[in-house]
Amino acid sequence: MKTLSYGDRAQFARNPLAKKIFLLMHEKKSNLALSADVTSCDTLLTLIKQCGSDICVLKTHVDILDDFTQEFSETLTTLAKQYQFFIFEDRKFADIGNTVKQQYQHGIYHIADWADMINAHSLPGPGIVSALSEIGLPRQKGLLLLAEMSSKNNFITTEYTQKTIQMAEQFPEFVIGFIAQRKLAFSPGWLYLTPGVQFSEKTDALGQQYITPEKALFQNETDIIIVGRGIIHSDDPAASAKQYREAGWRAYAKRL
Ligand code: 5BU
Repeated sequence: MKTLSYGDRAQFARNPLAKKIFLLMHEKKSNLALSADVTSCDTLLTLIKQCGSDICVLKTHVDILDDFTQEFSETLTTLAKQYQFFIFEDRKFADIGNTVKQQYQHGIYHIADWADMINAHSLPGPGIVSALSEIGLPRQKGLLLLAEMSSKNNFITTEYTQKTIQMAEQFPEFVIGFIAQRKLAFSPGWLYLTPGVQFSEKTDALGQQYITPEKALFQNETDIIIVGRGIIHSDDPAASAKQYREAGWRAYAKRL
């Protein structure tokens, strides 16, 4: 059975950001997210200049930057507009509602000011989503729930994944999709973002497990591949980003 294109799926998304992501992917012909796991702002800026035109999403771990400033987050949003990508802060919120609400807005990072999307563990139950949505929804942000992880021997069970999907269904305006290794439900409005992607299916020394772009996007039918070290540790990040972008688009196009 043929699948709908990203462009066609925009109409099924209930959240305005999700619609924009589907349309950007369709227009830019990119389903690549760069996981910019570097520890200095300058290195991150260099990576954006090298890879920005090839990605639909920039994924950050802002708490690993040694020299983060408020001005840097403003630069990030300017570059996101210039190069046309969305910013995903991989914060993995996991606490009670009252706490995550403050973590989302306050502290050093003020994540709600600059990140288009964030993610959260479903473990604490629906209160975590209600709380984050109070901050994010009026600002047209989106939330991804962690339905699966790429790490070896993680404790997520099939039942946990199913319950995560049921929880997402209670918040169709704010939850835009899942972090997952495979497509999990029929609804074409959800986005599936897959970390643990490289051209060779290996593991790292600390339990990360990789699948190929082809496996994620074609066999497992997810939507966006998240690539970190496959690009940022290569000799030529710009060239590697292009290779992942092309492989990602080819694998998606085969599904249509
Ligand atoms: P890598 O260098 O491509 O292995 O980086 C993967 C990134 O995705 C890294 O930032 C992780 O924190 C993130 N990640 C992951 O690898 N696996 C998961 O299940 C989740 C996030 Br959720």
